Amino acid sequence: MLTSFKSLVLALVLASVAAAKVVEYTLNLTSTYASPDGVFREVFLVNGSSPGPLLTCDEGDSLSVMVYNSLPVSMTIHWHGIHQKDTPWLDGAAGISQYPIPPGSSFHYNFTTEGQYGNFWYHAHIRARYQDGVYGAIYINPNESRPKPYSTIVSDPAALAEILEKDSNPTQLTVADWYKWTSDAILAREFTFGIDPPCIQSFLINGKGRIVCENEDEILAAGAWRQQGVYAAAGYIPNFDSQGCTNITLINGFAGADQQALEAPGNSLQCTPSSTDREVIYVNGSSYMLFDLTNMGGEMGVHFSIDSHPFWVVMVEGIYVEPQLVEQIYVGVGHRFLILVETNKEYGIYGMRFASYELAQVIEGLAFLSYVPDVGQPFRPSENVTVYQDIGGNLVGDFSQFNASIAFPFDKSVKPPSGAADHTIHLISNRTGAVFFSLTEDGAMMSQNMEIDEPVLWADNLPNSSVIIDPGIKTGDLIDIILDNTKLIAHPIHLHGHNFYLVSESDSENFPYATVAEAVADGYANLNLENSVYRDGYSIQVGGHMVLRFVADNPGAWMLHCHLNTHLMGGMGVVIMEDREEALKKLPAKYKQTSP
Ligand SMILES: *[C@@H]1O[C@H](CO)[C@@H](O)[C@H](O)[C@H]1NC(C)=O
Ligand SMILES: *[C@@H]1O[C@H](CO)[C@@H](O)[C@H](O)[C@H]1NC(C)=O
Ligand SMILES: *[C@@H]1O[C@H](CO)[C@@H](O)[C@H](O)[C@H]1NC(C)=O
Ligand SMILES: *[C@@H]1O[C@H](CO)[C@@H](O)[C@H](O)[C@H]1NC(C)=O
Ligand SMILES: *[C@@H]1O[C@H](CO)[C@@H](O)[C@H](O)[C@H]1NC(C)=O
Ligand SMILES: *[C@@H]1O[C@H](CO)[C@@H](O)[C@H](O)[C@H]1NC(C)=O
Ligand SMILES: *[C@@H]1O[C@H](CO)[C@@H](O)[C@H](O)[C@H]1NC(C)=O
Ligand SMILES: *[C@@H]1O[C@H](CO)[C@@H](O)[C@H](O)[C@H]1NC(C)=O
Ligand SMILES: *[C@@H]1O[C@H](CO)[C@@H](O)[C@H](O)[C@H]1NC(C)=O
Ligand SMILES: *[C@@H]1O[C@H](CO)[C@@H](O)[C@H](O)[C@H]1NC(C)=O
Ligand SMILES: [Cu+2]
Repeated sequence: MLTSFKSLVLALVLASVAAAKVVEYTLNLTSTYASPDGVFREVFLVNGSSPGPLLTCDEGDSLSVMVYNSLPVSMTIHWHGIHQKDTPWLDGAAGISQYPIPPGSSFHYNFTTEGQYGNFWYHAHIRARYQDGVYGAIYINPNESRPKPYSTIVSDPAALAEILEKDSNPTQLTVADWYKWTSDAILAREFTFGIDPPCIQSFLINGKGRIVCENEDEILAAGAWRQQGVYAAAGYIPNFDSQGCTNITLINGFAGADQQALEAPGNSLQCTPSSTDREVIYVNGSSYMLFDLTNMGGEMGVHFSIDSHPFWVVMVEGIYVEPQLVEQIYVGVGHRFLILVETNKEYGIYGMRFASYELAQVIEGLAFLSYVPDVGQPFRPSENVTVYQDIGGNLVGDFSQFNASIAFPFDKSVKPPSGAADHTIHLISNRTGAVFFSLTEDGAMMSQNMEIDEPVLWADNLPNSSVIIDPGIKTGDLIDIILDNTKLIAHPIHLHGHNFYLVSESDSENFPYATVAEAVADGYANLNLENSVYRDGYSIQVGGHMVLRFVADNPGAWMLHCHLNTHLMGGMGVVIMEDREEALKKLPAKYKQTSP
């Protein structure tokens, strides 16, 4: 009796410490002509679809991903949010950590996910090419030992069990903006004509969407605020074209620009609606649904809501957070959330709305949440639903929006180290010309040529530019990055190689000190050293600041950049050299070839 009890305990122990596995995937990148929103163009696919396949593993596992580049252009794949601990040469940033993968070649990425769990994504990291369709989600099934917030929301054991099951395999919900042309064609026009292409053709939700031409009055009502004061010219009257796009000739710096030069949708071309299928997600009798929501787009941050369904935000970028019950959330480019929805509403069809919340364009993408099985293509949501937001993403009643500033980690042991930083890096986000952007104090821009030069991680001859930030960081140092924004545009900033603690932020003032230590000494009210947001991306507000704190525990060359493709291609990035000497001791020789 005793023996069998012992062996039972032993069996249980063995089961719960299942060894970390290597999970293998093969991804074949191909090109085709397709019309996901009703207009044919060249489209890039990952294993025949876009978004590509979901990559999953259990916490602690390694991912081994063989990438075949069968595209006509060179490629890399970045594993957005995954730290690439001890494998900085597999981060996938072209010209920073690797040579581009030429057409017809392959590249093997294998890396550990140890210490990380939850929602991530992968995407091309060369030029603006991910927006042609090279993206997909990664979900690392969180270990049972992680403190999870669900029991603070739901007490019924059956409901909890249902949610926990979904927590290991949530429903994918991706939004991506979609264009008339390939990104290379858009960039060529951007830099030929000196016009930042502000507008898109449609939104794809889980790869599906259509072109919708909204009513002019509705566009004006939903969007007028965007142009007031921003495109400020005396006597200026808000002005949108039939695709909800701002008349860019009125934007400071583009006066006299040939709006037709880009010939892109939204640039004064007449909107032509299409009728392709939109995504329908079925409730299938669930009491709760858990959505892994990611913005995989190239330019457009969105306001997201589900008609009649408030939801709990439970995870932000791979970290469980103190849950917030809200009707709407801002999802910036690259941002990821896990949202829990109680599906207890009336039998019917509800809209899942994704409205651009960028200045340039009033445009909405729509998908459906259906309690009705096999509805085919719904014409519109049911009559009786409560719609929370208009086509411009504005809340239409007294509803609440997710507050990213207070989405603190649920696990209270996740908090920033205190004390003075060993290195403080000061940066400024600025638009330095019609199509140029910078993150540096001296206005230096990250050159597109860096993507095809010898990778920064091991290059002997680095560009003499302040975009290469090398303050002599040693492993173990505490780093603060103070980023001030000019009064022009908000930017979704993303850091590679680390999560950062957001120890200070403001939407109205630049950081008024040279260091965090000075701010502490002065009792600065905006400091969050006890309870900090912990993410790999965050949007910096117009005229505001953010201060990012992290421990240098991952030697490498890590990008910090704006995730809007036109801004990054216009120069808005830097590379932080983190104990490169240490990283190079482990760099396998095969990566350091002299030409790809
Ligand atoms: C990738 O897809 C292309 C086009 O279908 C095919 O020719 C090629 O053999 C595939 N490569 C691999 C490794 O599967
Ligand atoms: C992707 O396609 C390859 C063949 O090119 C196949 O071996 C692999 O299993 C597919 N992977 C996924 C995740 O579908
Ligand atoms: C998962 O949790 C169990 C305890 O429930 C623990 O023994 C194990 O080490 C954890 N695994 C990982 C990869 O964290
Ligand atoms: C990656 O694969 C190589 C063999 O191809 C192996 O030596 C290495 O340990 C693997 N790295 C990781 C992080 O799994
Ligand atoms: C854009 O504004 C310019 C300058 O006011 C005007 O000439 C042009 O007609 C406008 N374009 C559209 C499409 O309204
Ligand atoms: C609902 O059921 C259908 C058919 O079985 C399935 O394809 C779909 O994935 C389910 N949806 C969700 C959100 O689980
Ligand atoms: C519409 O909502 C009202 C009030 O909630 C409800 O009484 C009615 O049954 C609903 N009608 C339909 C068709 O769902
Ligand atoms: C978010 O929370 C902070 C801290 O409580 C508060 O100052 C701010 O006004 C909130 N923002 C919004 C949009 O509610
Ligand atoms: C932003 O860029 C403009 C144009 O180059 C420049 O005049 C201005 O000084 C810059 N602002 C800051 C704060 O560096
Ligand atoms: C690097 O650039 C700075 C400023 O542009 C210049 O002063 C310095 O001499 C340059 N250094 C080298 C090694 O070329
Ligand atoms: Cu930007």
